[in-house]
Amino acid sequence: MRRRSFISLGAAGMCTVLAGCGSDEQRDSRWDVPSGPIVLGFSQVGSESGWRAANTASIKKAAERNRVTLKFDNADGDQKKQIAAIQSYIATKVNVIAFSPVVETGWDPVLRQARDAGIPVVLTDRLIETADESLYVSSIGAEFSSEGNLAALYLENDYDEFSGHVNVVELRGTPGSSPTRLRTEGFRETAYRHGKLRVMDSEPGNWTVAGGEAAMKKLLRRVKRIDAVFAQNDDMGLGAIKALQAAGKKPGTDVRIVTVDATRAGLKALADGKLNYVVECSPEIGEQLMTVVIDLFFGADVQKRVESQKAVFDRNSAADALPDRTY
Ligand code: GYE
Repeated sequence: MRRRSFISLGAAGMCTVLAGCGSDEQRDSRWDVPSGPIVLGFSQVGSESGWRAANTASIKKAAERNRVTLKFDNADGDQKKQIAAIQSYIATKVNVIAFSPVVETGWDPVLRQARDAGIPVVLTDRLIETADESLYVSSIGAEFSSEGNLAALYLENDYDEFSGHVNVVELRGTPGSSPTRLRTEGFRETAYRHGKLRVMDSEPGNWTVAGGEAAMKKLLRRVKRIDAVFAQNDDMGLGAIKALQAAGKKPGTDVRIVTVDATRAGLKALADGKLNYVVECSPEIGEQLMTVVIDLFFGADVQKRVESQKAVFDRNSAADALPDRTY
């Protein structure tokens, strides 16, 4: 990844661009070059999970390191609050807007307002459904459907010696969000390919530990035999562990569990044998965001899609990763 130095305002008011930035002809002429430090307005989904906390920390740390002035708003999971925050950034004429959309739909009107105001918009983490892809200049994040594919693949492989069907229940994230939809689709696409895994039932756990625990308790009452759990994030998987233990079952052994995120808490549970696999979805996309933000005004072409890193952890690799884990 290209590192960008910070942009300083020289004595004459000219923008002194330090080494590593692009030249005029590479610059995207659609956007006015800031006369001082870039001002970024960011609308965050909320603070629902360990992953989200790490994502917020990554964005704030990267803004500071890159001398980008960050205006930050936490929407507490409310789309109306996100739209209001974006409108306030438009009104205060920030240089660029970025946000992680809490749900996929309903963004076109406010993004058209940003475009009419000449302010570029970057999507981070999650995606939107729109007929007009020009409403945002770039999206940065993970491929959620492949995370679902990997979760099913690793769970399926764990049952190689098992001749029958594996009864799986699913703990889903918040309805309407792109990770919920795409992880659900990805898991089923792989599970149905061989037919060993059978998704018997699912329940929203809304990304939280408490939500995962409550959802797991409902599923334990509803589903006669549960062999495995697909929790769409670590926190809901940690909640499932509590519910299974309360029901007298040994998580990771009596019932196998695969999750997504790879937070420190998730990897700790994996290393302790209470989870079986964890698919990584890195929240640390702050530096990638700042690179896009700076390239918009001072760099070369901005990629429409910037992918974040992905890996799959098992018990041994989790133990190896924990000492140096940054989130
Ligand atoms: O998996 C979950 C967070 O949007 C990928 O949201 C993110 C998801 C993540 O609450 O922990």
